Amino acid sequence: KRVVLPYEQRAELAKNAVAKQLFNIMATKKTNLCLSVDLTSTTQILDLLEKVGEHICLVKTHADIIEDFSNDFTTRMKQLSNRFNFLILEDRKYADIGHIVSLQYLKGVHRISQWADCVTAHSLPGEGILKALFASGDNHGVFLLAEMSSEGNLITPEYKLSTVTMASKYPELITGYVCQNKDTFTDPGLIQLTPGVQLESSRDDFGQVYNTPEKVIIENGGDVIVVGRGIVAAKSPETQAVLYKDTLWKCYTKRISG
Ligand code: S5P
Repeated sequence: KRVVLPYEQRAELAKNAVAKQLFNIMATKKTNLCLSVDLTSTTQILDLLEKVGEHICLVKTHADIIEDFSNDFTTRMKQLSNRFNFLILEDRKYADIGHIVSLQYLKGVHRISQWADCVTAHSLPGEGILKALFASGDNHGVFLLAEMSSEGNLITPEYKLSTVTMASKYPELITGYVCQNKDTFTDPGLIQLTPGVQLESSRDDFGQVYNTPEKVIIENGGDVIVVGRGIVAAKSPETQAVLYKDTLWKCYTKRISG
């Protein structure tokens, strides 16, 4: 079963270069924390990454919410990612025809392909979206949305199954799935990225549902855990990042020791 194999062994089984790298980073730094740095100013983002970079394996961005986005910002973020050894995931959630997605990935003000190690995409438009992303770069990766954390989302079990079947044709491209449950896929070389996590179960005012680290990692098979407001909205994000890192890692070690 994939969930009980340690990350260093799963790195060997990964067919996507980014998945292999991410498994190795987690094993080396002993952290499976992905910080969702959902802030709107580049200084805020860079300051926070400077403080928490050593505690994370991955940073997840939403480039389109940043008010002063620039090439200089992505250059600096890349420098931090090299200094602290974490990867960058742009959570663009592509959902258009392949031709447009390719342009959205390569062009526009954000030029995502130039700085993001991996991106998120919906399977909704069909295989063309994967074909286009595959053709638009190398040494990059895609986390495909197979489930969502928000209540009332329209993803069905059939949609999830077809998503995984579709992705299986692009093993070199797929880093893993954004999902909530371990039954979503079986390949141990792929990564389960799980958002909707806080230390206490709760929800926000717009349908987001939060589960605890124990639930998402031990019960539900989460490999890389996405935390946004649990850290960025805390009084001391740095202290909170350490707390999340330790809690999440403890759950992972408990899971692999059976
Ligand atoms: O199902 C999902 C998928 C994603 S990628 N639910 C999510 O919440 N996300 C993202 O995770 C969302 O876009 C946001 O950036 C982050 C959750 O942030 P938080 O502040 O609620 O922890």
